[in-house]
Amino acid sequence: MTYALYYSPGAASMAVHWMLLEAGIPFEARLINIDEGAQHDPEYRRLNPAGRVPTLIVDGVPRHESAALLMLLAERHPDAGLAPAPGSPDRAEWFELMVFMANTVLPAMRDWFYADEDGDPAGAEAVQALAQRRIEQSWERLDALVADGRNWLVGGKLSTADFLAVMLMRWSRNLPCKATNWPYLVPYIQRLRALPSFIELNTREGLSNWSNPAS
Ligand SMILES: N[C@@H](CCC(=O)N[C@@H](CS)C(=O)NCC(=O)O)C(=O)O
Repeated sequence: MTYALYYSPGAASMAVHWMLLEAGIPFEARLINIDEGAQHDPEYRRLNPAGRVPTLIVDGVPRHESAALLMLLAERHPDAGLAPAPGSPDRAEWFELMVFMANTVLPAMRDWFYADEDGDPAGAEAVQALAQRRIEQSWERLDALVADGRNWLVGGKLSTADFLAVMLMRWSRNLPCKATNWPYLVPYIQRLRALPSFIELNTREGLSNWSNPAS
């Protein structure tokens, strides 16, 4: 099994990058800096016609969509134990959470950050207002989930749902609806940020603006 990840620091590629590191899966990292417009490069567009990251080359074939890539990797690397096993009692909740984040939180984030590019700039403010409400409702839901004191979102252990959730929570760090405004999400985020794989991820992506305070 061979993998090459096209990523941009802090972008939707981050969850996939994190999973590859956590699971110890060998891969090649290829930088596509979206701040420099590298996603519009015709060579990259051949791999990803939408001009977005991530793209994961899986055995020579370009694959897209962060949530799908996480689920695919979990299926291809069951020994990594990063998803409840098929047929196990926690599998349904894992599907629910993965689809909730892909269906609801990711599009709301896209609307917030790209309101004036993806749509009419004149309507951007209204789009962002709705996105903000959806993001707030999402943090409300996840906060309620971890309010029972669980360490991880699902299955009593680290899973792809945590990679996706924490990536999304990180994106909210400068928004009016930052995830750290929700009380039960704070210890959850801190726990995830303390993982050696998250620290390694930040080092590799050159990110230093959302880590745990030094103890
Ligand atoms: N639903 C996609 C979203 C991908 C996406 O919107 N990526 C952003 C970065 S977070 C991107 O590539 N933006 C560059 C652009 O749209 O020009 C996924 O989860 O993979």
